[in-house]
Amino acid sequence: MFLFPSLLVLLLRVVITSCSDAKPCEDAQKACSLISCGIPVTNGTPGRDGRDGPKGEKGEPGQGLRGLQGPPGKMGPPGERGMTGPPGAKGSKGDRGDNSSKGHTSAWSLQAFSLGKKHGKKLYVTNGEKMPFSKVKALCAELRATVAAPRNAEENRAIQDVAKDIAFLGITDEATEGQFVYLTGERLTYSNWKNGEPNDFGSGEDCVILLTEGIWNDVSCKSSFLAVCEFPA
Ligand code: MAN
Ligand code: CA
Ligand code: CA
Repeated sequence: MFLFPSLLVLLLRVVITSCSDAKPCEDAQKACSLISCGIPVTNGTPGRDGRDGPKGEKGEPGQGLRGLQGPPGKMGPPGERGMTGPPGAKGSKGDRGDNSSKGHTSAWSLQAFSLGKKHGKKLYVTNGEKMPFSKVKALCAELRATVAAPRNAEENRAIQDVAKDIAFLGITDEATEGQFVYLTGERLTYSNWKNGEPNDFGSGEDCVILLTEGIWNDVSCKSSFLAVCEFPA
């Protein structure tokens, strides 16, 4: 009954209005038995607040100044390792190889030419030094050459022409006495021994020298003679 006090007040106002406007007071008194006409009615106390209305529409963005951007967040944890990718495409063809020994070879060829190297013929060189056979071998090896060893009369002559004195030849019988071989180990294919040589004189002679006349003698390898080295044809 008193759930809507304001509604009751409103209803009473309607009754009062109709009483005071449309009819004389006496009549109104008959009709409005509950309330005496002309007597002022004070309003009741305000009713309680009504229930919340429906939610309003979203408002426009505010006009205030935007705040400063905050610092970046912390880095997240590392992700899991991915699967192995597919093989890459085949690379392009590489540059042409360089026989860089060519530059070296041209200087080498010029040197050989200036020393009188003939096409298809071995080159013999000497520094004019006399030394034991072991030193001759070491010196020629340093020059990536071998010790001069004539395979025929022509080569024997060529060595003779280069050497102005007695020279060692790259021939020994150190491995097997009486069996002379080239430093490669091959048996001799040519020889030019002096009469009575080789004789393995004294305590033994296992090295060979080219005498200035172009003939050979076996001598001690510890003796010193000219070093003549040989470069291939
Ligand atoms: C010296 C050395 C020997 C050689 C004889 C020849 O003793 O040169 O190698 O065999 O002379 O008589
Ligand atoms: Ca000998
Ligand atoms: Ca001898």
